Amino acid sequence: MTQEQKSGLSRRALLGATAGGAALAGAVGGGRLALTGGAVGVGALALTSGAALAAGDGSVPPGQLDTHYGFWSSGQTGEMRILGIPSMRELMRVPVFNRCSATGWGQTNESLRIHQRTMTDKTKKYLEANGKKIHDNGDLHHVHMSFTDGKYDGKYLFMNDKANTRVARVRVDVMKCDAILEIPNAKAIHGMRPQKFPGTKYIFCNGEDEAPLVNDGSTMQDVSTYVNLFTAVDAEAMLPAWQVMVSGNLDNCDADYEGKWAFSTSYNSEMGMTLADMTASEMDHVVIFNIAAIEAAVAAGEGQELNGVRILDGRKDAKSQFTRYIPIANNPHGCNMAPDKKHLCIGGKLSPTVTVLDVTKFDTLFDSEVDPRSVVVAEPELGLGPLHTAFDGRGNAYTSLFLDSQVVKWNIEDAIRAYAGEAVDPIKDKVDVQYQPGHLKTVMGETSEAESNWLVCLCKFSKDRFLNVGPLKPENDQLIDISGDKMVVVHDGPNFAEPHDAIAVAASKVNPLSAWDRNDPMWAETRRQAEADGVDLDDWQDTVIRDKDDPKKVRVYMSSQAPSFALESFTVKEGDEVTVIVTNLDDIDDLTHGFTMGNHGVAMEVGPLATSSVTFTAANAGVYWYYCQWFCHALHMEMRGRMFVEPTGA
Ligand code: K7E
Ligand code: CUA
Ligand code: CA
Repeated sequence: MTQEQKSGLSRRALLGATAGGAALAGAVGGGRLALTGGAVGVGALALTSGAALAAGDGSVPPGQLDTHYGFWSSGQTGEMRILGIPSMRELMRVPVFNRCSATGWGQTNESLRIHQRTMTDKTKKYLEANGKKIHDNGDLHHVHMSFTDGKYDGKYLFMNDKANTRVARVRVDVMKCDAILEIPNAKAIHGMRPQKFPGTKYIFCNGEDEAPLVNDGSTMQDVSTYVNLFTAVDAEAMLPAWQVMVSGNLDNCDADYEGKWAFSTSYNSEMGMTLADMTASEMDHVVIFNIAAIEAAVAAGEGQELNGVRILDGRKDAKSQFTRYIPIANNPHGCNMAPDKKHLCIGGKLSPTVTVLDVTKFDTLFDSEVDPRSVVVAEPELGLGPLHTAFDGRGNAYTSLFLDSQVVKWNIEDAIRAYAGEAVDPIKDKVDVQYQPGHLKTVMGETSEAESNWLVCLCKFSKDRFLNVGPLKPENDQLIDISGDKMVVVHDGPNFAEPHDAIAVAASKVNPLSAWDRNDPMWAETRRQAEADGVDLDDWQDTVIRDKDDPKKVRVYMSSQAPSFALESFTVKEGDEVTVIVTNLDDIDDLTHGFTMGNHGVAMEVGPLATSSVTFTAANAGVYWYYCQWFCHALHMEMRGRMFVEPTGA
C-alpha cells in the first residue's frame, strides 16, 4: 500500500504564512480571517451590561451579548437550538436525533456509537432490514437542564424523541450530544423532566402511546392488554432505572422541589383508540408517582423484569403505593411546577381552567383514603384552550390560551383565595399573541430562581406575521416584556419546524469551552484504535494503515492545521472500507475545520483540538478531491487533497 508523502510545502511553512497571510486576509474580507492569527474573541464584546438589557424592546446592539441562553426544542426537525434572550438571535443548532449535513452528526463514527449504544434488538433488526444504521429523524419536544438543589447546574441538557421512543443528553461544556437512550418497553416518549431535588438523579419520561407490554403481535387486537409506562432514566448512566405501568396514557410531566414526587397528565384515561373514545369521559387524571415507594419496591425486586428493566404495576386496580390518580377535567395537557415549590398547575386544554394542586399535601393521599381532589387548591377559569403555564418571581403565572390566541397573567395566591370563596379576580392581564400559543417560558421560571423580566411565547402558527414563504410557514416565537403590570409583545421571532418548548437560563450558568480537551471521551474509541495502529492522535498524523486482519479496511490518519491537511493525497483500492480520521491541531478560538469527500456523501466538522472520523466504501476507481468545508483561513479553498481509488486488481 502507498504511504503518502507530506506535501512539499510543509505545514509549518504554511502556518508561518498565516501571519503573512494576514495581509492576504485583509484583502479577502476582513476580521474573520485574521482570527487565525490568534489574538481573538476577547475585549469589548464581553463587557455587556446585563441589567441594561433587562427591559425595553429586547434588541441587543451589535457586539453586545444576550443576558440569557435560550435552549429550544425543534420538534420534528430533531435538533436542539440555542437562541439568545432577549435578542432572539439564533446562536447555534445542535443536532441530536437528526442527520446533520454540516457536522456529520449521524454519519461520523463518534456519533454513530452514541446512537447505537442502547439500540434495542428490534430496532437493529428493523434498521438492518432497511439498509440503515440509525434512525435519523426525531420529534424533540422538550429540553430541560440538569438541576442541583432546585437550580440549574449548567451540566447537561436532556431531551425527548417522541418519534422513536428515545431520550438524549447534551453536554453543556461542548454543546454536543453525548448519549442517546432508546427506552425499551415504552412507546413514544413525550413529556420529560429532570428531577429537581436534591439533584437530577432521574429523568422522568412519559410514554404517550399504549401498546401490549409484550408487543409481539400476539394480543394486538385485544386493547385490554395495552399498557402505558412511566420510565425513570438514570441521568448519569443514561440507562433506564425503572418503569411503572399506569392506567391511561401519559402526556406532560414535572417533578417537585423535595425529590418526593413526579407527576404526569393523562388525556386518555379512557384508553381509547379513536378521537371520540379519547374524549369520551368527563374527567381524565393526573398521576402522582411516589418515588420512595417505587425505589423501595425496585430494591426489593418486586414486579417483573422485561428487557433489562424492572417494571412495577401502578395501575388503578393494583392499588399500590406507587401511584395516585387525581381526577382533572377532560384532556388536560401542561404540567408545570411553580417556583414557590408548592403549587402544580395543570392546563385544562378542553376545559377553560387551570387546576392548581398543592404538592405539599400529596403525602395525605398515600396515608389514608382521602378524596384525591382534596389537594386541589384553585381552579381559575382563564380562557379557552389553556395549555402550559410559566411563572415569574412575584407569584404570578402565565398561561397560554391556544384557542383564544392569548397569554393570560394571573396570580396564584389570588386564585387560591377565589377558590376559597373570596371575591377576588385572579386574572391580572391578557395579551394577544400571534397565533395559537403552545408552550411559553419565563426566564429561569422552571427553577427556584424565577426572574420577572421576559416571557417567550411559542406560537404554533405565524400566518400573516412574516413575508409569505409558501404553503409551509414558520412558527412564531414571541418575546413579551413582563417586567411591568401589563404584558407587552416586543418581538416576533420566526422559527423552523417546530419548537414546542424552550428554557431560558441565565448566561452565568452556562460556560462552554472554546476548544476541545484532547482527552475528551467523544473519541475515546477512535483513540484506542489509533493506539493499536501505533498512531499518536495528539501529534502530527499523516499515516495510512491497512488492517492486518482485514485487508479491505484502510485507516487514513491526518491532522489538519490551517490551511492544510497533513495528507495532500492518499491511495486506496476499489472496494476498500475507508476510515478517515481527522484531528484538528489548531487550538485557536473559533477555528473549526471540516472534511468533505467529494461525490461520496461524506462530510464532518472537526472543531478546535477535536478528532472526528468517518467510514465509507470506495466503490468506484478514480480521483476524488476532499476539502475543508468550514471557512478557516484565507487559503481555505486550497485546503484540499486527492483520494486515489485504484481499480481492483491494480
Ligand atoms: Cu407541544 Cu410540550 Cu409536546 Cu404542549 S407539547 S404545546
Ligand atoms: Cu480548514 Cu477550511
Ligand atoms: Ca380524555
